[in-house]
Amino acid sequence: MATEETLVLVKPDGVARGLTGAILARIEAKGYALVDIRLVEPDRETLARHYAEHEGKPFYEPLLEFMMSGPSVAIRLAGNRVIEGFRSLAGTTDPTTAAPGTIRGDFGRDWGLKVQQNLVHGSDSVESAERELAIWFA
Ligand code: RTP
Ligand code: MG
Repeated sequence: MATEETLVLVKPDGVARGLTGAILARIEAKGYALVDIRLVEPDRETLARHYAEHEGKPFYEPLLEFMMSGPSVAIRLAGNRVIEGFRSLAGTTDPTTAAPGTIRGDFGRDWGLKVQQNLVHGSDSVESAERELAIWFA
């Protein structure tokens, strides 16, 4: 089986709160390999491509605004079953109810904003990973 790759983003809330190191430590402790990493400040066009599946949803505009509010860290991560493995590390989308022990469950909460600020993104399938890695690591 070929080693899988995924796109991880430490979103602007994670970078602004100084949690990049803590998040990377969990990824490294789990044993996944950092293939590439960069600080990024995506424009609207990049984010519209990345979040195309969510266009038209109530949180779409707040999500793009949030993602343009400061830098993110983009990570190309590799390992067997890394896509589901990282999403397990991240926890469920809503940080209020994400399980303790996960990144979102331990570091996230509801800040009363129009979008869920949940610290990280991880691709949700092999197809998404290929598509997203081409966007962020063009
Ligand atoms: P991600 O794509 O960032 O890894 O997160 P996910 O799969 O768990 O969540 P998804 O459904 O793909 O949503 C993408 C991002 O949009 C924001 N969101 N806010 N109701 C809301 O306020 C809401 N729903 C989604 C979150 O930042 C989520 O990660
Ligand atoms: Mg998603």
